[in-house]
Amino acid sequence: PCKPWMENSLPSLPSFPVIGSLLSLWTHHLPHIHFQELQKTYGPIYSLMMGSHSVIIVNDHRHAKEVLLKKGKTFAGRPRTVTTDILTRDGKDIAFADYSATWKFHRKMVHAALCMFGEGSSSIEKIICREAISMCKTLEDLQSTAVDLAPELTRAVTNVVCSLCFSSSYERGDPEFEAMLKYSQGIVDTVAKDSLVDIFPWLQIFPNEDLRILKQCVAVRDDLLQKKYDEHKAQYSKDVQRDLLDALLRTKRSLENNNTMTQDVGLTDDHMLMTVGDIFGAGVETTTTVLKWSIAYLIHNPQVQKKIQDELDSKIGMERHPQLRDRGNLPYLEATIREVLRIRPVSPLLIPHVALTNTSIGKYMVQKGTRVIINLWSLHHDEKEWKNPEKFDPERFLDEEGNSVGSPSASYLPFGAGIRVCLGEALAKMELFLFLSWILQRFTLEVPPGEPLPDLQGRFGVVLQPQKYKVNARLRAGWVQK
Ligand code: HEM
Ligand code: PLO
Repeated sequence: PCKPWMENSLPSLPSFPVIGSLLSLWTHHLPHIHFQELQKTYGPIYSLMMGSHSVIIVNDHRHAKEVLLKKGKTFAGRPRTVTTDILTRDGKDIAFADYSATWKFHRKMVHAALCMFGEGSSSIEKIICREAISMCKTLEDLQSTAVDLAPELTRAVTNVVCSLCFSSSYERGDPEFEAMLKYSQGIVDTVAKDSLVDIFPWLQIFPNEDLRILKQCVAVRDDLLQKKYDEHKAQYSKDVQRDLLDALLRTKRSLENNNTMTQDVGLTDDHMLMTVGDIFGAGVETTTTVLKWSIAYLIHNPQVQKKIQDELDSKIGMERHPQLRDRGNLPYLEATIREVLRIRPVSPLLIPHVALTNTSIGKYMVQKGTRVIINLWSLHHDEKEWKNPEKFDPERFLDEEGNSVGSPSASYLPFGAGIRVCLGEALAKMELFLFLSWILQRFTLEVPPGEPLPDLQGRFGVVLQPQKYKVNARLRAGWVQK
């Protein structure tokens, strides 16, 4: 249907019946990089066929903002795919649920609960600081040995969301935590791949093996969620609200008492489980991934690390711990976090959007049901917007006096935008700030002797994670005697 010479129709990759655009997409690049490369031939916005689905790839911020903000509601749909249906019991969650009254209701409910524990009160800060203390203690014990910090970072971040969702946390070596690490990696590696499998033949080598792994991991996760759910139901009291799950249960009970049909708004047990599953899963995998990227880049750029430490020394010193209210006072650290989110976006293709009606993007007509992939990678590496985009340079986000600049480019959307914008942005930013400031106040992170520098390429999955690497955390001079 889309022919390149037709006026107002999108440039499109050559397409053949049945296999879609498969032949022109044979590549060994990561998908977001390949889609960025294709701009050279097709321009910033083009269409292609993934099997039988028509997909539009958007690589520039003007069209991206039209989709996410100006026409946000029109593009608020989500596609159904085999793997996300397995993960979310056919879209009964938030992130992979199509636009519906149920999706809206669950988003609102979670948003309200997060606000309640969040910025207003100090309880999230207390939880994060408790985990930061424990993490720093472990780092001290492991000092000067080459370690993979990932399990410790994950445990700290997991305990924050675990406290928020379930009022529980994990000790080091807890078998339930080890099981969680394993199933979550299995899910990250396999979920949402199928929407790309149609077009990336090399991903199709083991699709059935992937599905088997995914189902097995989801079963382990579901047991864990069910256990927490049953415990909370048994202990439920309308007078105490300890966590997110209590808040969800309370909403469910009060609607049931008002005789509102809970099926109408989707407050079935499945919906409740899938919603906490989303928050728990997103809460763990995203923030941990950003911490891993941050440390990888700090090891590559010791001068950046030194500048953050100088800033911490002069604004906070060593007599007290960093707190959330220091955030406005540490612009270099903030700029570093923003630069990490630019150079290695957690979700480089966001989650696919779907047009709910016939509509348009720019001068191009778009049919109802078309999938739209926003290539955030292209936005964050656009040479017209960012000088030397592959260079890690926190100073892009600072003015000449070293103060934060609002936004150096409009081509920056690490959390997405519009009605599908990330629900956890505020929480993630608090965690990133506190964990990194606590670590860097006490430790200098280095590559251990004889070990290679961390690989900065990333591996393909629903979140863009770095490859495993080892670090040496050395206690800074001022802390040795303490
Ligand atoms: C969605 C980024 C942390 C919960 C998203 C999206 C992005 C994103 C790009 C997709 C937007 C779209 O499809 O248009 C990030 C980044 C994070 C982070 C960079 C960390 C630095 C979190 C955390 C939570 C969370 C900690 C949970 C508390 C969600 C949910 C959605 C979402 C539920 C789906 C929203 C919807 O479809 O309506 N996030 N996220 N995220 N995020 Fe995050
Ligand atoms: C991570 C693995 C978990 O076991 C399940 C899970 C739930 C929600 C997903 C998350 C995974 C990956 C990151 C996602 C999140 C919802 C929103 C977030 C996709 C698959 C982002 C960055 O968009």
